[in-house]
Amino acid sequence: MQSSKEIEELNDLLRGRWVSGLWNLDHGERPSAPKTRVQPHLWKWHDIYDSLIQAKEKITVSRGSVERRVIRLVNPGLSETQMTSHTILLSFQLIQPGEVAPAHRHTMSAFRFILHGHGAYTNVDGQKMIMEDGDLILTPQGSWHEHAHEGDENMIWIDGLDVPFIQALQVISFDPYPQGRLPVQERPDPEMYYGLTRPVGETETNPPLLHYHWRDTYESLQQLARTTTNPFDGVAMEYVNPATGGPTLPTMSCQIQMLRPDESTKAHRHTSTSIYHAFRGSGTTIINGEPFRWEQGDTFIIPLWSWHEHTNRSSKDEAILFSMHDSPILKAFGLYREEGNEDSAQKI
Ligand code: 1HN
Repeated sequence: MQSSKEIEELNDLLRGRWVSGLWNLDHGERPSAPKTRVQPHLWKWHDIYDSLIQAKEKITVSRGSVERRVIRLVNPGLSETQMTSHTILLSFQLIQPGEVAPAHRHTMSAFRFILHGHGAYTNVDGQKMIMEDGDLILTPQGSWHEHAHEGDENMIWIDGLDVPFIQALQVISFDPYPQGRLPVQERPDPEMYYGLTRPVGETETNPPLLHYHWRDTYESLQQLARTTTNPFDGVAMEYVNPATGGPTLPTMSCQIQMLRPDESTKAHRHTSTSIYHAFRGSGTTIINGEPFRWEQGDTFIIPLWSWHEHTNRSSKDEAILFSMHDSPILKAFGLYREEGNEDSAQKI
């Protein structure tokens, strides 16, 4: 066994050569199970809403200055990076009647889940999509996007982006739209390219399907609720990219799930991280033994490899959770793992 003085001398020598011995590895860097700095946390709707309203009084959206009135969710375990998880940044955005959030594009992918208001639209590469509560709208990486509000009440939505993941790959790039407004292109509704028929000469990947209407999503949820339910997620569906049959975006999967009155799911855990938004109803989610009580509008995060189970606290109303997951990244590299406890469902 060498003396620590000898090892220190060797370390000093190696440091000067820009190399390092593996004997310096801290055992904490070799955990026997996945370990994350992301902490379970719940953000109350009142805090988010009040923050947006206060920001509305003080922050003006204008080109070249503050281009988006956005409040981000900061995970208590990630206060230096100000991110929501190590892969996803989740924020809430408010736009007032008459405002335009100017067009730009970036290497991050984004989705928006609409919460409140009428009359705003987002334009993605010329596709004008009018936002309605419960709609999901995608902004794939590199697409030009602008938001504008032609209605008469505040409009609020969730923005989910893969910012920390794209940052880790060090490929963030961002361009403002050169000048003026992003033109709207008059085109047939992309939905007609994704059904059982499509115009001759067209391909299924052009134009991309970016808008998932709540009326369709809710109808599918209700149909699924009549037939089957997943033991761990209840009545749960993933938003699919019809061009690939795969997840919503290459880095993020969006899901919608219904917990029927009094329904409880069984506990499971996986190597992906999940963020949930309570779109309707109220319930309790137990994360690694700790109960998190949520009401409509609240958002909570389940860190990777944490046991979790959900319960609808109402015996008469359904609860609906919108959720986003980094599972496509884990799956792409063979790192997705899941464990379930079939016996765990317990009434709380
Ligand atoms: C962004 O471009 C939008 O386009 C919203 O509305 C939130 C958070 C971080 C980085 C870019 C938007 C964002 C964002």
